[in-house]
Amino acid sequence: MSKTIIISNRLPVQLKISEGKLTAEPSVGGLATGLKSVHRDGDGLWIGWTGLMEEDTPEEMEPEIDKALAKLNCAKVNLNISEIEGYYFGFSNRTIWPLYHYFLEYTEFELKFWESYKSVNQKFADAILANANEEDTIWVHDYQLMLVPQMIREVWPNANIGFFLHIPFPSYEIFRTMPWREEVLEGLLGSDLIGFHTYDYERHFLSSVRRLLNLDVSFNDIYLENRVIKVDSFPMGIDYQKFENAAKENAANSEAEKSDFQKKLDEHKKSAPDTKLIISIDRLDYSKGIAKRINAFEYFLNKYPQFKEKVRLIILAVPSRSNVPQYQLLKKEIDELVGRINGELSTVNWTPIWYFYRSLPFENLIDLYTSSDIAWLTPLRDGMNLVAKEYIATRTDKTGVLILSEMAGSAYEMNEALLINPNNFEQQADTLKKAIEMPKEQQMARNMFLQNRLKRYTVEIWANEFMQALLAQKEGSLATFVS
Ligand code: ADQ
Repeated sequence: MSKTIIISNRLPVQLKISEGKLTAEPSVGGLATGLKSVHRDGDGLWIGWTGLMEEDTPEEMEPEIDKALAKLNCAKVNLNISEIEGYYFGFSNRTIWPLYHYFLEYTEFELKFWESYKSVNQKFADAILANANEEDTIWVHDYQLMLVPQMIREVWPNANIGFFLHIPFPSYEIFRTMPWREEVLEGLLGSDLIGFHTYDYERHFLSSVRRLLNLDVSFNDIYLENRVIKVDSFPMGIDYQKFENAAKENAANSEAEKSDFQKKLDEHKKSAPDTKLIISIDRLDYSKGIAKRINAFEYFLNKYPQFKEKVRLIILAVPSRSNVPQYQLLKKEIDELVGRINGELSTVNWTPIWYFYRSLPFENLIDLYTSSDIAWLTPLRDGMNLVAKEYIATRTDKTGVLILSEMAGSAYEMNEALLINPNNFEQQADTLKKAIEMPKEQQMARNMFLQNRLKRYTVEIWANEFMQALLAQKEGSLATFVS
């Protein structure tokens, strides 16, 4: 019987070894939830890295790890420190990530990173070849594994392979600067279906294929000698029900059931009932525009001083890729900016910015979403941005204002949000004022449209539509060449 094989850099399980004991827990991330229906018990397999370094994993524990993973329908790819340095922190996060997010000045073109990326991609491809067979349906995820489709195709010419990119695909003018641009495109073209979050990323990709490989491209089909590859957009949704239910449960909690975090937020609301709470939640990443957002907040308070002591900005930044120098510099910049602005503007009753540098448990994330008046998300580039969607799903009484960067993929589906250009401080100051003063009825009218759309196109539907398109593509492509 044919199976569905999912392959991504990280597995959807958290493995930990502590004092010689192994624990394995399914992770609760969006991708893991969304792919649940595809990665069903019994007929699916998920292949990826466990997050454990080979050097930290005692050899005698390998069989135990394999067994624990097998129970969750997962199989592992082992990586050592040097591979993680070259493939993950190197090529993936110092070359592709900045390049695809239009940060050319941060992009490093290092041959040794590229060599490591190739050999680790081969390791992932080998894991598929060892654990699957040619009749299976293979879905490869994201920018860390762009060479895998072609590596499989070379061994299994009839395999059914899909690829989805979770980050933007940049314009040809940016993409063409990469020394290994043709190899990356050829790697991706091992797929039958290539998916992006938005139509623009799809268009950029097709333009690069046409201009760099000189291939025959018609609408969103790429014609090879013996195959047709479909390129399409599949905007990723969220597990709407999960966020809505969590918000409802949260609202129904008695005082004793509330989290300490929620109690603190309630106390703050009681002590300053006219103060509006603005939240910003992201991984600490330069693409998310956090430093610019803080500068824009200062600009807003100077332009509209009547809002001093009447607003508070909560910045929640999840630590991320702290081995990469740009992320260390950004952390320092944000620490200093928050310190300076709070130092200059605070009063005995008011601290303008509350800054948390940590990952919060799901429950507290919901506390923040539901307690705030405004969510302010200003990525300079973002493949999609799920936080924007999660925020709207938790607003069960339909109040709340979303201010969202037009550079986020999610902006294409969220027209009723207040869309801004994150580089335009004047516009952002005016938009913050508008959000603070927006009548409840208008908030509710906007959120009703947003919620209806998000409810319809959930992450589960996203995954199923991709799979259906992949199966249809294989059949269609075969028919083209058989007839
Ligand atoms: P990310 O860049 O990680 O994802 P995003 O889509 O916003 O960005 O997802 C972040 C996730 O982390 C959300 O589910 C959010 O709830 C969670 N999160 C954020 N801050 C948190 C905190 N402090 N504590 C706990 N959880 C937190 C990449 C791309 C995106 C694309 C996704 C999915 O960069 O553009 O939307 O993949 O394809």
